[in-house]
Amino acid sequence: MTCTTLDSWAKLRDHQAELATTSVRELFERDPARFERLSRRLDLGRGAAPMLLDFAKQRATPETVALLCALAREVGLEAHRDRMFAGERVNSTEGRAVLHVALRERSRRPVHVEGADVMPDVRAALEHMRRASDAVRSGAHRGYTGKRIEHVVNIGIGGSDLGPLMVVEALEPYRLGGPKVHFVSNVDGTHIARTLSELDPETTLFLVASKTFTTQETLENARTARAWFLRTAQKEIHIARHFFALSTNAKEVQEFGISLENMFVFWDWVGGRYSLWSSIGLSIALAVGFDRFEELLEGAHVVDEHFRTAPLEDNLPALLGLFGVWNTNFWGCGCHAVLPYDQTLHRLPAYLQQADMESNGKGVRADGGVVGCDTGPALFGEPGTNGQHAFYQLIHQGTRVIPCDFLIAANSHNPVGRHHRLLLANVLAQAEALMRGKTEAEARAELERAGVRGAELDKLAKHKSFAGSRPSTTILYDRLDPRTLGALIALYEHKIFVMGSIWGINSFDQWGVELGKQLAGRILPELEPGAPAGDHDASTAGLIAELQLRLSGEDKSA
Ligand code: G6Q
Repeated sequence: MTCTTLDSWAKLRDHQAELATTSVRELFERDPARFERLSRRLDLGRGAAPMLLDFAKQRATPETVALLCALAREVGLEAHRDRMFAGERVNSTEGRAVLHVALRERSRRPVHVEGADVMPDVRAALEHMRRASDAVRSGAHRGYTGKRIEHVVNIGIGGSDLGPLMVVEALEPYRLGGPKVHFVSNVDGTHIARTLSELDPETTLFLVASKTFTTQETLENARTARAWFLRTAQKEIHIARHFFALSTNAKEVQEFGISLENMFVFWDWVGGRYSLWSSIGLSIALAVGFDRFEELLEGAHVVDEHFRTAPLEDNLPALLGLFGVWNTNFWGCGCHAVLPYDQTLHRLPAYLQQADMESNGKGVRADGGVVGCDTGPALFGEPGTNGQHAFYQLIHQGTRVIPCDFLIAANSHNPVGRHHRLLLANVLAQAEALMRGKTEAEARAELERAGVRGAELDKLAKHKSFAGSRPSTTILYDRLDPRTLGALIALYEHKIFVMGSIWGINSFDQWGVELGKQLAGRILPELEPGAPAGDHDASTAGLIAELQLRLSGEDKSA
């Protein structure tokens, strides 16, 4: 049954209508304890300072939280969550379990898929990663001429790229002498050509990261890398020291020429965009060391346990997801901005774009019915303060309301001069300004104080007033260490699950992505000079014909 027909949905509609006449500014004035009532803390363990999530700048009251939790209960969120943790095939269209949580299971609890405990295999795979990353970082594993590995190139795309890339960037302060990691994803030859141009085959290790090992872009980039390597190394036997595969597909890995001892495994119950915790995270372990990688897993495990056991009213991923539904479905917001005031997280919005939009960009329920309401919002973001000088204008005064997540590190890895305080002042100011807005009367008073009068005053007061009540959530943590980062990512992963569960969709398939892959395969041979045109619409056919004429045929190796 679609969520829109539920009693709790109707109650939320009425509640929204009541709130619509009250500004958030007024809600703050009415309730001096609003911050305490609408913020929550999450203990990250190991003596770390708790993470703080502040929902007080949402267009909501404690009653909203109660009504949203009632909706979650009415759709059976808790039972659905338990089915995921129990290894049931919640990815129903692909018939798969969804167990990225098993990859970061740190207790001795077994995790079953089809009656078999997967944890021994998970631990063995982690051990394999530990041995390899230790060997490369210590210099025990060297290149074919005996030189240390100084550069690692992860070749992968989508889920086999965005997660590890975001984490490696975020944990750069922990690299401390580890190899420099590069990421090549785009099939545009410029990406691999530019990357290789800075590298030396004798000191470079390639990770071919592909769950299926059939992804066109990744295999093309991997073939180009292998050819580039062999031009210098000459002998195929040297490939063993310079090419590792991260995959579930042993047959294709061997066919590519990578031996099984250099294959780092994972399983079909790990979705691509949820795979950074698996062997797909080897680049992370190589960059910062396996102990740091384990801390990342531990941080995520803390959130998994919290999500599994905390009552919904205090369950942070549940609340993040429920406020997401609140803004999407009851306030009609079609976008969501993620704004980390933390340069180390500069790739977080790109990572979340995939995690969120590929998971919840669906219109059909898992049971085949139509969802009947809007689903996943368009997500975008940039690190602060850059975004302020770019797109925030629309967030402040545009005609669409765009809920924001502001992420704040209390402490910087680089406490240079006044930089960090300036950063903090900016993020707090933005969130406050969005919430408060500025009435026309306030704008007038300000202009009058500045000596503006008459028609000019009338005109400018309109342009300088802001509606306010623009919702945001603030996520505050102490310093972005591996544990905190693991917790943060898991928070977002489960938030996505919560929203998908409310809408009744399968957040773990991606049939739209599969369609694009198929169509590209059909068009490729049609680009050859003189190749017969396929059956296309006039626009696609016209563009293919134009490209056939213009393609120079100068394909070079990188
Ligand atoms: C993720 C998607 C997709 C996938 C890539 C790469 O959930 O399925 O982004 O990760 O298409 O796939 P491979 O890892 O199989 O190369």
